[in-house]
Amino acid sequence: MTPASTSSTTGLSFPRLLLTGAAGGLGRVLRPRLKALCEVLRVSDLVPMDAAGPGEEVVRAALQDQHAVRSLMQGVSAVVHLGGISTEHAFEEILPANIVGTYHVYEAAREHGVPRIVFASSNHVTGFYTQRETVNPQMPMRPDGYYGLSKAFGENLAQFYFDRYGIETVSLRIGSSFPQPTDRRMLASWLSYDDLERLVVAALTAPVVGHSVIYGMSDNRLTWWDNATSKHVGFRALDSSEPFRVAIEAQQAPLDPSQPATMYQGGGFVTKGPIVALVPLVPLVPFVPLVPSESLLPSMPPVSSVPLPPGG
Ligand code: NAI
Ligand code: 15L
Repeated sequence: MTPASTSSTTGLSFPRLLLTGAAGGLGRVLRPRLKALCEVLRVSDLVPMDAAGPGEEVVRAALQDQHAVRSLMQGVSAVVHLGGISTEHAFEEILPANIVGTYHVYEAAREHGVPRIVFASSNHVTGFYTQRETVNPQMPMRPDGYYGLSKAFGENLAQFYFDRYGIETVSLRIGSSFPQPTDRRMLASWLSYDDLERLVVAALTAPVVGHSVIYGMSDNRLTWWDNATSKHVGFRALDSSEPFRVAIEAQQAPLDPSQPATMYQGGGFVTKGPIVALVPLVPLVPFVPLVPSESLLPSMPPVSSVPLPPGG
């Protein structure tokens, strides 16, 4: 996408950017940083936000209110969509904010001819991969809860709106974006605020993205994610969790590797519900019945209840 004009201070200027979720942790970080990229920044949230500064418009709206989201999109050149429930909750709570709400954002973008959306997805789209695996955006999703499922829906929505309507999206599978990493898991998943800004700016300004998916992580020494297929987005992380390692390891005892929250990338999110099958910590191979005789099929248990053979 081509920004409409350039400014001498930032080199970039979108006529009007929309930031949803502006009252949240990342919304408050990005609000002043995105203002530098646009002539008008429209910020929105369900809850009250700071008053409008110069070149800002503040609009309270519930994402599940289609009429309100349609109005939000008027005159917008690109969207950074952060709004929604950001942790695991009951499906009934996730549904209006994250699933219906994200649908409203894409529908309104289509109606108003908005060409690009940066979608705050999450690492919890693949939270049920183990911490011993390296995951890339082309691997199947393995959401670790209803929250992760809602982000998986959002990514699929983004792909659909690109394939059908040509609206471009970069889906950011954000790791853990906080002022600093605070536990051992975050040594792998941390995304600094400055790297978050670099990621969002790259996602807004890369020339051609179609629907691209990229993990949002700093240049951490330990990583579970491989962004090699997303180089065209042009994101380069400059921070790292490494300077925090000594302090974190001194504060937090080594974790028990047999515990689900340590075993899986989603950490504590995977323990928000029952876990019926702990996957073995070896590469998985597809299960193939040893005797594929049709005469056996009626008496075979459903595939989902067939136990994995030892080691595979
Ligand atoms: P947050 O929970 O602090 O902010 C989310 C904002 O969305 C809140 O201000 C909330 O009022 C608003 N919101 C919730 N339901 C809404 C609704 N129905 N209508 C309108 N607004 C609504 O979350 P945070 O940390 O700022 O994250 C921003 C986005 O990035 C979220 O979509 C989150 O899922 C995603 N993300 C964040 C990560 C992180 O490490 N902070 C990691 C992975 C993804
Ligand atoms: C997320 O998706 C959440 O929004 C954030 O609050 C963190 O829990 C983060 O994932 C994480 O995995 O650390």
